[in-house]
Amino acid sequence: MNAKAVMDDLRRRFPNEPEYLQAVEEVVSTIEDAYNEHPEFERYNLIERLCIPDRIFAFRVSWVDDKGRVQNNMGYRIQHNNAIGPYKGGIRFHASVNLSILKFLAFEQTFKNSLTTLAMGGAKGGSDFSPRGKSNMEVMRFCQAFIAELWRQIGPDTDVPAGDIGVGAREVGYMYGMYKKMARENTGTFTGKGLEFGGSLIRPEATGYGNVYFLLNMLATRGIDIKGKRVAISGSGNVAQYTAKKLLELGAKVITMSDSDGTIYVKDGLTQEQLDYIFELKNYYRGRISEFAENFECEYTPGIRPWGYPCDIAMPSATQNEINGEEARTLLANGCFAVSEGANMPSTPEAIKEFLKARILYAPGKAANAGGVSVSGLEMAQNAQKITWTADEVDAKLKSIMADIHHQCEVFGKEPDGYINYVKGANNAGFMKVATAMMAQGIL
Ligand code: NDP
Ligand code: 2IT
Repeated sequence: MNAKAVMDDLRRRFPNEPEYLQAVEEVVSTIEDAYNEHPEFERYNLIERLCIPDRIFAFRVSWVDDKGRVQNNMGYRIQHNNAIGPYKGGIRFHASVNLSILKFLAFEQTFKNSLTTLAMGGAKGGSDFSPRGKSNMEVMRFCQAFIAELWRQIGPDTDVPAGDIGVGAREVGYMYGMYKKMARENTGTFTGKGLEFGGSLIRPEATGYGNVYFLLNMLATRGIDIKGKRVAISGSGNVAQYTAKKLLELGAKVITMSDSDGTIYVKDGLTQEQLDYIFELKNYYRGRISEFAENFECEYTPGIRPWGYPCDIAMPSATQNEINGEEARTLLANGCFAVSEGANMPSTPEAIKEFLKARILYAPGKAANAGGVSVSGLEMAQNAQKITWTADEVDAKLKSIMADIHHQCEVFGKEPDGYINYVKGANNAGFMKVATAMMAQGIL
């Protein structure tokens, strides 16, 4: 394969999908050499079959709001690849959701899930519905209408959705309830469920904790202690909150958190009391991060991202393309030596180039945030056996999976000078497993 030719062709066919093209280009450009060592891949035109999703469902979701008005949203599910296991991936509810964003996420998920060592294919779904400002009843009616369309396409051994931006325990509960009513089965389609109906302990924590565990593995390669390090986190949702919680437990300083309106800065690091407040503010009151600043009289700047504040480590945990080239240069100029991505594709290609050029510890999301889907895989395993594991058991498995992913990155990404290129490592390790499985199963 010629990476440039592959990209030219995809650009011609999907000209209006910049995020999808961006995610594909990052992978294709880093696996080109390994791919070309296997002429049989090319004979099977593996690359094209890996880049283009198996199938896409798109549908209208009509629901009635609290004022009695009829609202219409778009709903989607992208089943990208199931070579190594059932389709698996989250559902995103956000006004920005479109086909390009979901295609990039489903593509990334395929490689991420491959890295987890568990048997899961890649998928993603969502809607341009925004839960922000909606009542519980509106969210419930929307979720039910969404699943009334989608339920036929998902199932415990075919496609297992979960949460993502705008989809947490509340939304998963409503969707799973409706799914059960339609499908008349109760074997665990959906992960991130409530603990009372098949959810796994540690699933809410898993993405944030997993990212910190991955970071610890990276720091260990340079003998760096996390204690006292200043960490800039973006976002204040599920991933950001549990990243902060684990960091505080380990004695690091969380100096920033944010939402789509602005950023708070706490120079000496959040206290446990302050973090507890954020959990309550975001999960219970569904408030804004600016309210934290009012309550604790700290610095809050509307309309900015956290990357201008001097930090040792950056953990972007909000959304895609939230660190651009200039912000990457600012981080580096301020002495940042590690970036571990909780979000999916938070760094632009230019930012990634800067991080790699500066030879810092840089972990792409598909490796660093794989803890979430890993514990989803463990939830599926518990549901299948109709048993539950303790929090300690799940946490221990999560730690070992993150260490394994780090090891795979090292094996596939170590450069001659000893630098671990985690982008190359994650992409090649993830790709090889999917490619081998696809070859064994023929042209489908
Ligand atoms: P949440 O909805 O819980 O939180 C998202 C956070 O990011 C909020 O603080 C939100 O602010 C902010 N945010 C979202 N979109 C934007 C935007 N366009 N610009 C600025 N800020 C934004 O989602 P999660 O914490 O679950 O997800 C965060 C990231 O982590 C996403 O990239 C997701 O794909 C990724 N991820 C999530 C996993 C999971 O298990 N949940 C697993 C692996 C990756 P606001 O409230 O103002 O919108
Ligand atoms: O991006 C992700 O890995 C997720 N949103 C979690 C997916 C899952 O199936 O748990």
